[in-house]
Amino acid sequence: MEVYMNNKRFQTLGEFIIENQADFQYSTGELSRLINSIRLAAKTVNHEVNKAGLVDILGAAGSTNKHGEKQQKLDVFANEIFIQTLTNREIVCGIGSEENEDIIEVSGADNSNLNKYVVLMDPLDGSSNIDVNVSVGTIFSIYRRITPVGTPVQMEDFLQPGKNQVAAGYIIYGTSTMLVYTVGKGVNGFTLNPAIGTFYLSHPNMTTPPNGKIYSINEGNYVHFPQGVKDFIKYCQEEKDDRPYTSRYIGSLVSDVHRNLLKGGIYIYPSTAKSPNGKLRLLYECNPMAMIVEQANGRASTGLQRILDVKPNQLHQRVPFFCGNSSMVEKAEEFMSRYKE
Ligand code: P6P
Repeated sequence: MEVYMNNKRFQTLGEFIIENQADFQYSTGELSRLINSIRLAAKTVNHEVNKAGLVDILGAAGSTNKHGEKQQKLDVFANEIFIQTLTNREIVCGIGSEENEDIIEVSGADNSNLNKYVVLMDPLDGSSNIDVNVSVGTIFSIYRRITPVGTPVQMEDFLQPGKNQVAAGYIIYGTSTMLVYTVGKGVNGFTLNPAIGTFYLSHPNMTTPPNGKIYSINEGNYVHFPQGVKDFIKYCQEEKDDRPYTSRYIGSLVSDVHRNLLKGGIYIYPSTAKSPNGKLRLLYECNPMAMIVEQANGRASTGLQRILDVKPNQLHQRVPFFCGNSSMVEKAEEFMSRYKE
């Protein structure tokens, strides 16, 4: 079904992928199939997220993930859907997921696998919000493997710095469901028409405003923040120039970053007493969000170092995360640099 608004026809995701295959500097067919498989999995997860509460899929799964966090039933469901979809279509040679302690090797029918890509994902970020009907999201990151094609995938294929990503994106299951992704040539957002299961290009060439007036941080941890973060928060709250800024914190990374991407703003999850290296994971939360935000003219760092330059050493490692429009992230980094040891 074609969709028109003010006589303007909206392009579908499928048409967009075909039309822009040349943007992807590697094997175009595989990336198209990869994005299409993510699209299919997103629609399946969306269907369950949107009826959560009516079926026995709410609440805790009675299990915990490798981080000792209580898994929600939808966490487990989303993880299984994305792994199945990526595996069945034989598009990747390996998968890393927040919900799985180790990497998942995907072997082909004859036990070899000539696919060149690995996917890292947080299948359902912010899932503790599901039971209270707050938006949640899926985050994914795609690399080309660095070990020889046809051999079993290795951890080093996953422990690549974020600047090596060939694509990154997220799905936000909110008032509408959107797929937002980049292959390194800008960021585009697609909104799902659930009536027919088709994503339409609703947000072409997304760029974040150069300035912002929103700061997103869990101020409940204030006493444990680094002094530079405390100083930045006080700066945001000062009556001066275009300040005070507005505090907005949903507690769902995808939702907070998506809002700030559109309106301008900064999201910060710094080191705290409970999470001395921050709470967010580098490989499947910070790196993909950082690629998207940089592609949208924004900035993402640990407060001291560009996120995409961080060399990972563990699959589930955490880093402090400062992400948003450039001027606000630079200002926060300025305060952090005053206390750099
Ligand atoms: P806190 C969700 O658990 C998450 O990983 C992000 O989506 C969110 O921004 C953050 O943690 C919320 O953490 O400690 O503020 O509840």
